Amino acid sequence: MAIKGMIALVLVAVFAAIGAVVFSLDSMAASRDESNAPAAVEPAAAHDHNVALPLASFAGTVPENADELAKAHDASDATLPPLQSGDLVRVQMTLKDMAVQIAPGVTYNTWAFDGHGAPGPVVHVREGQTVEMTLTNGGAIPHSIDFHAARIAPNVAFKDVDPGESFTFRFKANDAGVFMYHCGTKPVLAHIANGMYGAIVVSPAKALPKADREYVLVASEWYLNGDGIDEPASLDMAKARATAPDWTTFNGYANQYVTHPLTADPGETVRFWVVAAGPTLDTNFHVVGTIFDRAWVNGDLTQFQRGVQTVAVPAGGGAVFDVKIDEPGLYPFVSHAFAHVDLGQVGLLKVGKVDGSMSH
Ligand SMILES: [Cu+2]
Repeated sequence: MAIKGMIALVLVAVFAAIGAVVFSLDSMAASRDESNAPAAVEPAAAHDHNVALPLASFAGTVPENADELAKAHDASDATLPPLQSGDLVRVQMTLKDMAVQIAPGVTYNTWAFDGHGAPGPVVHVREGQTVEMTLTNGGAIPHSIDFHAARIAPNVAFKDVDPGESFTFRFKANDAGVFMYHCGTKPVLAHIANGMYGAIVVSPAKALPKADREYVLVASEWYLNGDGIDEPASLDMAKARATAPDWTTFNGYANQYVTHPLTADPGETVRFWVVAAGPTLDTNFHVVGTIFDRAWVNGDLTQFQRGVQTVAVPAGGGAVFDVKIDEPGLYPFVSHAFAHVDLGQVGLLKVGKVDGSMSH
């Protein structure tokens, strides 16, 4: 017990020395006083929870030619895909283990739902259509797919699919909105953190007000066990548990719409369908230089709010936003939790013919 206590004191001294004090000696003393348990046991247990911190960060670590690589990056097309006709919409995804770029020159070993990286493809259906989902597991371990748009027994439909196997299930998309889908195989934190997520848009049977452009943004964060520059990084589970991301992204790649802005013409209404995939972080969606004309908070398409500046999209949730911008310019869209802008969750909406770029 004495040795454990000494180790704990040394660790506290180390934390203090590097400026990462988890708790002070005073608060330790206070917690001892408040504890009814034998003093030597409880504080040691509390220390054990903290000895894994601090964690190495690779935030913002990119190769020297990052600007060049960012320009050369083929930005993920954020355009909402068209609807399909008919009562039944077949969706086929073949999961693949693959390394993809998540920031300029930074590669990560993902588990990719459809074999081209994260997020998976946007599924777009109309309210009342039936989705027939076939998941083929081309990876090394079991995976599954959980649609938040479905009302269905999850133990049946969202079951694990073994490597080399396929599984098909159907659900009727009776609830309009924008929903997350993700792998629900344990540990879910690891499967989502490795890129197993995407968005399904269920357009309402009764049309929303007209929009001229519609974009889908899936927000997520990445936890790296290395910088990903010379060799692909993999998941650092301790960082995922501590919510200490290295990168945060819209559509899987840091700052991609800063270099390759989304576009609109002056006076057009632009609609953003936003999902916060997490695995853990919310996204505080905001467009700099304007105010939401309509915000369907929490993806509830039966009512919208007007004149709203920022809306929290919870991890595992979605929301829809309309902006009508008359004045040409570069309008950043961000998670206004600015630590996440710093890590890459920012893009630009370029309205009209504007030269140059900006970061926010
Ligand atoms: Cu999975």
